[in-house]
Parts: sequence; structure tokens; C-alpha cells
Amino acid sequence: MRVLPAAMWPTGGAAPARRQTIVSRPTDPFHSYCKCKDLIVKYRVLAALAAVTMLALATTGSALAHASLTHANIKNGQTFKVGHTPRVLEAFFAENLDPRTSWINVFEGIADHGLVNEKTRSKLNFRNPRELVLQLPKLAADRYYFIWYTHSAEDGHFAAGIVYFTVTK
Ligand SMILES: [Cu+2]
Repeated sequence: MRVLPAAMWPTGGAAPARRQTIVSRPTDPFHSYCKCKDLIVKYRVLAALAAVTMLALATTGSALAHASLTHANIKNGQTFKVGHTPRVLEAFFAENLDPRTSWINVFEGIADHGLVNEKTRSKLNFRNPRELVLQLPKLAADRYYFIWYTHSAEDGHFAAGIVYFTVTK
């Protein structure tokens, strides 16, 4: 770096005294560049923010890869008493859904595995593009499962899964 002669500094005086201390403390990497404590604090804040960002990306990266089921009002392995099953199945996904090709359906878990919701089809919640809703009939005591099948409106990927549940007398 070119150092201006003292006469050329705008104040007409010598170069800032800070410059003199740079060479005298070469051991600490921060202090060798600058004595200013504010800058060191800024470095540490930036480093902490970077670490938090990396952690957030690492923990959410895989979960957000597809429009996978995040939660629903029927949970895998759940047992309901007859008369206490949800009238509407609500399923939430990790990405916005393509409403034309995404669906949820409930099937009998034994016998002929027939479709339970023969008179209804799942719909996208128009207020939440990550939620499918499905009107359910009253369910007799039996084993059931619902299948979710999604086409992500965000990256075009397909995904599917099964949630098993039971209704008892
Ligand atoms: Cu994906």
C-alpha cells in the first residue's frame, strides 16, 4: 500500500497514529490487522450467524427435499374409539402441492383393502397450498391406513407414504 507523505494528508498532519501499532502486535490474527475491538466483535457475530445458518440448512435440507408429510390429524399407529374418528383428514406437507396430481385416500387395512372414502376426494386447502383435506365417513372398528401421494409444485418431485391406524369398539 502506498503511504502518502505527511504533507498530503487532508488534515495536514501525520498519518493516523493507529497505523504505527500494526507491526508491533503480530501474534494475534485479529490484532495484527486492527486494534479496534468493535471489529473483533463484528467478526464473532458474523461467525456465530454463519454457524447458525449452516445448522439450519443441515437440519431442514433433507426434510424439504420433497413434498413429504410433516403431520396430520391421524398419526401412524394411532387408535381411535368408534365415533371419535376425524370427520376430515387434514394432512400437511413440506412443500407446496400440485393439486391435480396430489392426493390422500383411506383404505381398509384388512380384507379386500377397499377404498373407505368412496364418495369423497381429497382437496387442496385453498388457504394453504401445503395442506390436503379429505372428508371421511364414520369408520367402523377395523384397521385402516391412509396413503398420501404428492407432486411438489416447487421442484416437481413425487413422493408417497402410508400411515396406519386402528378404530376399536
Ligand atoms: Cu423434491
